[in-house]
Amino acid sequence: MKKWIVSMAAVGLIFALSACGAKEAPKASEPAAGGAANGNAAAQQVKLVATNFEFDQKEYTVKKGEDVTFSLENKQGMHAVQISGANVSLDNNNKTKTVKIDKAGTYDIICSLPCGQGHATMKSKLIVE
Ligand SMILES: [Cu+2]
Repeated sequence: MKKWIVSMAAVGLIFALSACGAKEAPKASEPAAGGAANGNAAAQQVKLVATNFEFDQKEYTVKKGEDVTFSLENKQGMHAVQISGANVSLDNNNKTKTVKIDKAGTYDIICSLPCGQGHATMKSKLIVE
């Protein structure tokens, strides 16, 4: 009877140790995976959701000198995007673009497709810092 308790305790101990080990494994691999992702997949994402007649945010902020992937989603109406000075122009056939902006500052995001009565004021800002 005593032997049985000892072996149960041993099994419990092994289980506890292996559970502990399993818990630590993903944690240890996390920084490595994150480091690898920094090269490319971790590009900043800026999603511009366009409706009549505005983008979903008045300002979008990104970091200079790092890849930024811009994407356009036409949720309502048909719009296109141009960010002057940042070499970005998006439309329905060309919905994403990744660029690196080296100069901090404020850039104008405009709709570059005549889309209706609110077209002229369909503007947002890109802040690069
Ligand atoms: Cu427009």
